Amino acid sequence: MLGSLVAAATALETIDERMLRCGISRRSFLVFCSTLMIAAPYGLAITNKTTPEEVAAGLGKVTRPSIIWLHFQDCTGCTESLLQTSHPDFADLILNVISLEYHETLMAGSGLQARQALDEAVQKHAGKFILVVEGSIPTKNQGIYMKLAGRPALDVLADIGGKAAAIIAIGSCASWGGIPSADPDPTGAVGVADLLPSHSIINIPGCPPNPYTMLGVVLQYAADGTFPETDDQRRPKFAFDRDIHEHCPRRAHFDAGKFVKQYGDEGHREGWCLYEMGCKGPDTHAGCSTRHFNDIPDVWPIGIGAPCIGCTEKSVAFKVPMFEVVKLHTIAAPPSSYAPITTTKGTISPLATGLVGLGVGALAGAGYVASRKFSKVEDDESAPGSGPGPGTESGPKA
Ligand code: FSX
Ligand code: SF4
Ligand code: F3S
Repeated sequence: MLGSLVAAATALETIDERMLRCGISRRSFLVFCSTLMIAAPYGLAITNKTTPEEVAAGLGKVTRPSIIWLHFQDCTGCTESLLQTSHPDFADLILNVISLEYHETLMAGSGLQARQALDEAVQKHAGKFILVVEGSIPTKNQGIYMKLAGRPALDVLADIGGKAAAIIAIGSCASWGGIPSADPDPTGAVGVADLLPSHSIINIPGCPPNPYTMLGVVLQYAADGTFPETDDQRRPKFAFDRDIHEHCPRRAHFDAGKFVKQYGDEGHREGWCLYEMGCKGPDTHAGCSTRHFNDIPDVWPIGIGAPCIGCTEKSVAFKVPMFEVVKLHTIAAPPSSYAPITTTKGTISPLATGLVGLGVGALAGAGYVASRKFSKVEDDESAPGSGPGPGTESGPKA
């Protein structure tokens, strides 16, 4: 009995079978599919399906894709962005949709046990699994800066990458080196495609990347064995075809010339454009402005008041200084004649002060005389300007 249960649990299942066996409601799966459609956008850009029900019906029949996930030089942010959803049930659902055969951060085993698990997973799914690589690969000094079970990452990638059906380089580190490759690049960090250029590789850059982009790519591959169309940097076009500046919620402020000049200033508090704070949005292709992180509205850099650092662009993030203002290639720069957020107060010359004083004095004098005239009671003390006049013996000193 136990044997058959284990066999059922380990056999390749369709997503529908898995949902049923694990008691996941149809409603949760439909919510997942609709999120995927909006975020990925699975069902719109990469298939002809137009409703969550249609996407769910199609995906349900797909065999859960087997994934082996390797970590090299990374911060684990890619994994965190996939599994740190605001609803724990969602992370659980994701782990039921895909079949994560090996993942060092999530597995309980370590040491020899982990190594055996990796060998078994590679052997069992050889030629069929998707290899997800997170982190860059050190190449200097024969790659001694990162080893897995005593083997340099270089060797591990060549070995396991060669047995994978396809490779997804997740995050900017695995795509082209990312943070570890920033100057002075002590380890000679490179991305997967630099080492295995002829393999079937798709890059999903971002530091961290958008998890739904990865799920969309994985599920399309599981459904029909194809990857979505990519650009010249192997990025799926459906997620990287526009620059952030084109669909940024602060764009109206850019066009109106309303810029944050300093963190915490009036413009920053009002949500104005971050261009002058070094925002790389005009030079960065990504969908963050419409596909937020952790399933929480506005959770993305510009949404929380930080400039985009261009983390999905090889030539921008960790290469161009954070506060350097980027050149505008495709759009006109805002006119410099717009008024600044705050205007410094000017000083008034003593001559002008004297002239204004004369005018004010004349008006005050006329008011005093008029008020005395309008009072019906002789010597009415309550009348404005009544009582001893300025400069009289008991009155205020003039
Ligand atoms: Fe970190 Fe991943 Fe950045 Fe790199 O994401 S979020 S350093 S892209 O490899 O873990
Ligand atoms: Fe948005 Fe940055 Fe463009 Fe301003 S410069 S509109 S903050 S992307
Ligand atoms: Fe990265 Fe810029 Fe998006 S820093 S997460 S591409 S807003």
